[in-house]
Amino acid sequence: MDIVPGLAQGKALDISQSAPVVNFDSGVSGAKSYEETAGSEVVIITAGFSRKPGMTRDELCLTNMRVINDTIHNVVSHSPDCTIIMVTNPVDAMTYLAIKASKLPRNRVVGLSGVLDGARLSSFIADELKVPPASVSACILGEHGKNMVVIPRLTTVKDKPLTELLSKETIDKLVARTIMGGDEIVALLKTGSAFYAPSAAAARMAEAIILDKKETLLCAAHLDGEYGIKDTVISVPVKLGKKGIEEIIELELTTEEKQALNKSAEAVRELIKTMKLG
Ligand code: 2OP
Repeated sequence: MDIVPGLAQGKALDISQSAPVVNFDSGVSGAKSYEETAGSEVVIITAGFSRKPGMTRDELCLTNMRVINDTIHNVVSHSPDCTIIMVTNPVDAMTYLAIKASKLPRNRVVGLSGVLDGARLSSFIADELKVPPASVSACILGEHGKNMVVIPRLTTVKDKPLTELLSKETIDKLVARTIMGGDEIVALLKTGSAFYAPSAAAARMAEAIILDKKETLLCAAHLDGEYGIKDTVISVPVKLGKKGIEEIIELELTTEEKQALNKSAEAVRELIKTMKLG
């Protein structure tokens, strides 16, 4: 659904009409009010403003906070048993806000971050090594932003660590491009941010939940002592299934990686403070 009249209905019609060509049989419909979304099992929230060229995700925080408060209220009053996938930026802070505003348990609210950042890194690695993108498994933790923590040692290509396949210099170049991956697209598009990879990533997460796949994906999750970090949201590997986040997986990190993750968590915590949630 969308607050712009006709937009969701038009998109839904257009998508439905692609079904005979690409051969899918799911029903697609666009709604103009929250009533029509009642009883949803999974709700993906993209409401809010996106960045303009040169803007950081953090600059959207206070504006999108108002939109998300209102959206969450409407979503939860019609779908009290849903699992929420947050996409709105800055996604870590907005996921934190969504947990507070919805009063849902932390396992029912998950943010889109690592699947997207990992996909960006995987596609750059695949281009560099001339391998299929799906043979790359990226490990990215922390903030969906400039403090994201890429772990090349745990990033693999057909089970081989990236550190054995590329020089440190090339890895650093690909990591830097990944961290600025969203910004690169915003600068090219000029109006709006990326659509296709974020929506593919959100769909992958929704599918893991709806089909109870228990799939391990990198997602923004509320930590309560995991990784020695409390009361903030960052990307970590989580198992997604019917109950939302069914497990938070704790990887063995080196001292340096832990320090980077703490710094990343601290940056998100500082941003959360600006919302004065009390
Ligand atoms: C991105 O393109 C939407 O934050 C998102 O990185």
